[in-house]
Amino acid sequence: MDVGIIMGSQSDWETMQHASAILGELGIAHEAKVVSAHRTPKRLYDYATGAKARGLKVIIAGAGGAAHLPGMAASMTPLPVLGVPVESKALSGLDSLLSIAQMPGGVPVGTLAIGKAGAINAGLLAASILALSDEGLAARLEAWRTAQTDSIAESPE
Ligand code: RP5
Repeated sequence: MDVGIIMGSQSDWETMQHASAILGELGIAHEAKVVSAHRTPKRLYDYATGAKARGLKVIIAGAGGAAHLPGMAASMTPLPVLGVPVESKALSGLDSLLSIAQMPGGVPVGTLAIGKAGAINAGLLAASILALSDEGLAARLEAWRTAQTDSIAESPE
């Protein structure tokens, strides 16, 4: 398993499934788990402290509102953590974005855009990181990007 996707709630899956879909398209082994910083703190501790020993290389963490999951995960693992702010009902995800981005110096979280775009880009960024040491994946990622470029029409329909 190369990538661990964690999210604060079942309700985050609607967003985080897009990270999973990209990883699947690129043939990257991954798992998805509900791990809440507030509701299941011991599950978070166990997941983050054991992630590297289990062989994970990148963690993608999505959460909304008081989105402490990515930062807390980053505080307990040496693995790169990519944070996805989930769009919240009350504040449209601005709360999630600031909670995830405004980490204190010394504990980085690579923060993506709010919502679906952020989840997709977290998957692609995880792929780029893994591709540094995987030539086959680098080729698949390059082909994915070329296909995306080729899919953009010059003129609107
Ligand atoms: C956060 O609270 C979760 O990441 C989710 O985005 C938000 C709302 O969770 P639910 O009330 O839908 O379970 O912890």
